Amino acid sequence: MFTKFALGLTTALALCLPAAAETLRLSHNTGDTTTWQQGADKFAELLAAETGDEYGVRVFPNAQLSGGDQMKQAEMTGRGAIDFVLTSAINVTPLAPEMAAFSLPYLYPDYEAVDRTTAGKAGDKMEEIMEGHGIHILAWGENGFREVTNSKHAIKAPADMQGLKMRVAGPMYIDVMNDLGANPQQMQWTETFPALQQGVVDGQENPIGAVIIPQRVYEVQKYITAWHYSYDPLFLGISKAKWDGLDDDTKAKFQKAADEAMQYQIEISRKATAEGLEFLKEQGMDVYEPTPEELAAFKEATQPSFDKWAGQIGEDIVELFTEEANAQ
Ligand code: X2X
Repeated sequence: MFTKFALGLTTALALCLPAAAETLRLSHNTGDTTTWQQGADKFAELLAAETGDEYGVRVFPNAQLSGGDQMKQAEMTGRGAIDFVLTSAINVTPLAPEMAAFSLPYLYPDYEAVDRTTAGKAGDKMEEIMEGHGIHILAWGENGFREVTNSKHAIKAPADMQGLKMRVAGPMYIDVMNDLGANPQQMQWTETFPALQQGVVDGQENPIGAVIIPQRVYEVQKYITAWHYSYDPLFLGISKAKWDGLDDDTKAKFQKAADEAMQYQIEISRKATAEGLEFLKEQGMDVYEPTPEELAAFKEATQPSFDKWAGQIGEDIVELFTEEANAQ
């Protein structure tokens, strides 16, 4: 009896030994081949190095920690059930509709405009809003400009979207697709590949370098149009409760690891995107790059969603974004 008790006690003590690294859980909602995963792995590697293995990060892809629900990860991080979330802005719009500001149709002319907002007052404002939902944003990464693919025909004008069954990730994209006359359906990303394969939906829209190529969307889609209709940033966030419990020295290490990891994640996503259309052609996709006039027609057709969502986001925030996006 005593021996048993003593043994139990020894085991319990061994489990509490101080040198044990703390393993934190990071959730993201794409597969393990994407630049999201590469950014998360880089963060894990850098954090371990910075903290001398005091902190480890275990990366969970495919929204496993939220039962496959990609929109739930942020909320779970906000209440401390998950330590880190790496997700894109559109995924948190049910929690914080203001985050849709990044993805308003045709807001950004180029990457420089994107970088001005994430590094500027617009980014600060979004960080403040997410803090209010229990998430401290450590750094911005990149999902990217979202391009449209489908299995039916080339898309060159809004009329080509008419009646296409489109899988979308979030609520704003439902409105945008409706503006274009498509037939949108909200669906988890993890369920999208089989849905495209089986023809449950005709098309989808996602960034080339971060998602379309690494998740092999070209295997189940014939046509892609690089219409750049909406930008989607990533952010690496930590539960505010966890963050507030760290000392300043540790916070600085977390910050450094996050900054470097997301910088790396942006670089590899942009590189893969720049080389992406050539690669997709080689895979047999029919690639279409619209003229400036054709892009203007998509922009005009999606203006109603822009206006509707600007109202929901708040005109002051939208102004912050448009000013920084268009500043030179
Ligand atoms: O679900 C998507 O389309 C994805 C992977 O891009 C997002 O998380 C928004």
